[in-house]
Amino acid sequence: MTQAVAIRRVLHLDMDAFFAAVELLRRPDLKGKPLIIGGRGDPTRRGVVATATYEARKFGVRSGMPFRTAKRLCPDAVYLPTDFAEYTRWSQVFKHAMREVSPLFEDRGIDEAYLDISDLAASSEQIGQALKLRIERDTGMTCSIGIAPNKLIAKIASDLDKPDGLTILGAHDIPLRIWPLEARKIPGIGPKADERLRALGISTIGELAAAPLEHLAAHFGAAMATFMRAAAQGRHDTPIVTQREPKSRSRETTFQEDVSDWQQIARTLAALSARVAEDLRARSYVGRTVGIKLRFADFHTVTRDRTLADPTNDARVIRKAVFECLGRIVLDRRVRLLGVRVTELSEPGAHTLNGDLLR
Ligand code: TTP
Ligand code: MG
Repeated sequence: MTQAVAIRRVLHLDMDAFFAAVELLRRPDLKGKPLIIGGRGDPTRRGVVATATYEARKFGVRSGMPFRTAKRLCPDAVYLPTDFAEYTRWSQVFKHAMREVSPLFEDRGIDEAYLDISDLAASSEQIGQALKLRIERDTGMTCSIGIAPNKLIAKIASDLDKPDGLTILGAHDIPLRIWPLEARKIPGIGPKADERLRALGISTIGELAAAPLEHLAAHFGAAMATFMRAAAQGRHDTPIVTQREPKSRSRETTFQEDVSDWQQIARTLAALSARVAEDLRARSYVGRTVGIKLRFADFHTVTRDRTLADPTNDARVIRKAVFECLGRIVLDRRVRLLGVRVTELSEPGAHTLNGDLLR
């Protein structure tokens, strides 16, 4: 089978220890120390690690780990609270630098994005090096870049030489560089799928690439089997999506001790509403649906939401909707966690235009 296929070059960029790197810009005195960012930055209270510097990772500290565990692994780490507005600000700076390389830019979250660089004249090495330099100059932070024939391999590649890496892979590099990696390195293969693959004797990407499709399909269904096997073989042609709206903004908090006091629940929800409103305003978004999440002490979790007539980023409007949602939940047990989420986001400019047209 011979088919002329234009060779694509996709660049994936992911900032190194992003929240921690931003904090170090303001606290250069902490450079070189194990630093943990998360929650309110108080290790004596309940909280979860958002990220840790590579110095702290040496002790085994990881994102998503409870402070309790992090403290046991690395008792001397310095803790700082998260400051989402500041991370968002720096996120916009590095993304601006990326957009200047090419408008074929796909935003994938606070610290990562893709570029399609297929049509640029410069070599991948030149583009990668220049972008790293530019971002370091504009932000003072390092990032890791992967360049490969598709998004999936580019994302895996950006992680291969972290921090401050630049990994360029062609299709011919896939057997040597990608196949020895664990199957769960493929975005889309989570811990559960990984476990099921292992039960079938498949632990590396190479083993997955070589597995008979029917065998995989019998265990995972045809769609997942086809995706996984093609991805492992380096076949994946999802294009760069240039207009990606964030789907939602949310904030949640886990109480130090489970609470039953309605006043405290209401105060917490009001504070979370204010923070979500602030996030929305920082990104110039408005949202139409407001929801709450409430987890009881026994981990039973309930959600309620309400759709507004007009999209908003006004803290008072969000808070009112949040309280309406709260009124629809029977508070018969102690509460462990509360969350506020605003979804169906749009840019207010676009909304005003629609409004004008309708009038
Ligand atoms: P990542 O890119 O996964 O992590 P990182 O940038 O801190 O470290 P590196 O890329 O060098 O491995 O996530 C980006 C940011 O998202 C991270 O700085 C903090 C936040 N985050 C969380 O809040 N919770 C999480 O569980 C994860 C994985 C990330
Ligand atoms: Mg990162």
